[in-house]
Amino acid sequence: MSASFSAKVLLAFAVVAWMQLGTSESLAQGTFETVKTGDSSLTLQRTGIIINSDRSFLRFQIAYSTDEEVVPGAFLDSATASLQAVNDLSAVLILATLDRTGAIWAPESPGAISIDPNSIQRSAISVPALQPVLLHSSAFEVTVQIPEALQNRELNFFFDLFDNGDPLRSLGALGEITVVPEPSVIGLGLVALASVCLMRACRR
Ligand SMILES: [Ca+2]
Repeated sequence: MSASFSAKVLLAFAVVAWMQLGTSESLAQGTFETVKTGDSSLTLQRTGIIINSDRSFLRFQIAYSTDEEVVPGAFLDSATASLQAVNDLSAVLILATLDRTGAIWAPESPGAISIDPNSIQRSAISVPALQPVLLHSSAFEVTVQIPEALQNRELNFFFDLFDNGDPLRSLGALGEITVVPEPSVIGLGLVALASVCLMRACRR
């Protein structure tokens, strides 16, 4: 196999890999753990997360379902995703709050670490099969860069459901949480590497 042909194969592979990385977000689905209003514990927790650098991102899937409607002045059920350093209550990052009105990304919270909501990559995904089936549902896959204050520390991920105590039920669901390299960095890196190989092969 010639060097030129190898480089072309590598370039094709890189482009396909890059395209798949870009589209995988809307397809990914896994097992979801749920919590619903009325449960004795309203918190879902994942432990042992460690992010080592700016090049590593946290990816997770969350879903929210409710029978509630938006009523002016009413305090709605909600679910909040957050990340907290182990044994350090001051190192907390509020990632998102979901309720019947939609999602708020990186809401301002006194004492919490602040990040730009636009830095949170999120895409709507198909709602997983959840029980009980409630009237209104939404689900997201989220990829977020972890601020320096939370890097190189053991982190806990929490998905907390707030129950307003009325009879209208709500449910929060947490899917897979993974640490991933930044998709665009990997894809661009592969394409750049393949392009360089191809150029060198062509010069021979
Ligand atoms: Ca309720």
